[in-house]
Amino acid sequence: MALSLVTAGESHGPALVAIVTGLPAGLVLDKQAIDADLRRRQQGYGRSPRQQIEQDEVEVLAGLRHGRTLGTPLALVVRNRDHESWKWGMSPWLPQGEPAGKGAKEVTLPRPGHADLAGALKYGLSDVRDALERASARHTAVIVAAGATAKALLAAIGIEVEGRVVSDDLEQRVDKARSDRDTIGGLVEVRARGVPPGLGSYATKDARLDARLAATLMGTQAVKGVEIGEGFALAGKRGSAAHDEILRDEHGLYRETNRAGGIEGGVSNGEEIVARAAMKPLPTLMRPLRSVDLQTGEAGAALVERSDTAAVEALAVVAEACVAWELARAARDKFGGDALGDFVTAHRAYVERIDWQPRTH
Ligand code: EPS
Repeated sequence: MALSLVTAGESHGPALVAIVTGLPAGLVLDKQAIDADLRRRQQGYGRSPRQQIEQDEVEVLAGLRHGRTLGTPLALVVRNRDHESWKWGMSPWLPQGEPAGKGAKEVTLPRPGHADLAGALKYGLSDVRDALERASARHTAVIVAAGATAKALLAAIGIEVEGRVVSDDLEQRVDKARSDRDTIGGLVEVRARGVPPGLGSYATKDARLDARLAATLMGTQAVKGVEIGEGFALAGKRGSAAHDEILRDEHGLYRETNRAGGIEGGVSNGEEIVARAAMKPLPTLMRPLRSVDLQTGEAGAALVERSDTAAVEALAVVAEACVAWELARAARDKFGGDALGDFVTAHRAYVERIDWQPRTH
């Protein structure tokens, strides 16, 4: 069964929700491991005070019994503690009583760089909050929870995924930006080890592993660029210096370089998968940019509200979850199986047929 994910939830609504289908039965999930990833995502230099309010942890409502998946839809929930302050403003039902707390006043000054203006126009909204709540990167909490289940599945076939920040001097840049009441972005990288050749396919555009990775990373809030392997730098190289020669020793085929980032023709080639994402500076500025009030048509300053100065370290964790999710999806497509054992056996038979084992070099 194909792996699928659907999420719901607003930044200051009651909770974020994910429904995962297609995990095989018998996969052991560890609440502590999922919560550890949720905590990693909340940490990082430059986050907003919101992260002191939230203590993200996963709740499972369905699909799991005694820590093992049942092969049925898995329902994950991450509650928003901050909802307490937004009870009236973000009430799912028509609120009773006088407006109180946060979110009671309409937002009419869209922030350049956020989904505010496009969302308000597209959906015909008078309160920009109706757009920004779902567009918020708060959503990434439940993506990380779903990604943690994908990492558990990948571990069963020896695949490890790890995200990290690539940008240097992040703390200094954050301090400087914060004192200027500005924001910053940065670069993150995800590496996946133990991925066998043959995940993804050149048969159709949307089956290409690089296309799937690009879509999931680009689909993450604030990401404006994605590259696989040497990506953009390859455009300036000659072919002889851009590709990874195929060599052979007593352990089998191998490459001395990995400029392709482990993917050729949209298919994993057995080398480490390397994907990078570029994050733009966050659009909520304490010294706001110019905007226009959508109700009065008057010029004004964009919405200012509590926000992060930087969320690059959080993106490294989110990108790791996204890459893990897409690799797990491609592995499910290739190895199938209703029971975890079927999936693992199919993987083993395949790597034996192609005589492949992961290398460290
Ligand atoms: C976000 C704005 C901020 C961030 C939020 C993403 O939210 P708030 O206005 O409540 O402080 O903190 O990220 C999270 C809450 C999170 O958990 O990552 C935005 O506009 O995208």
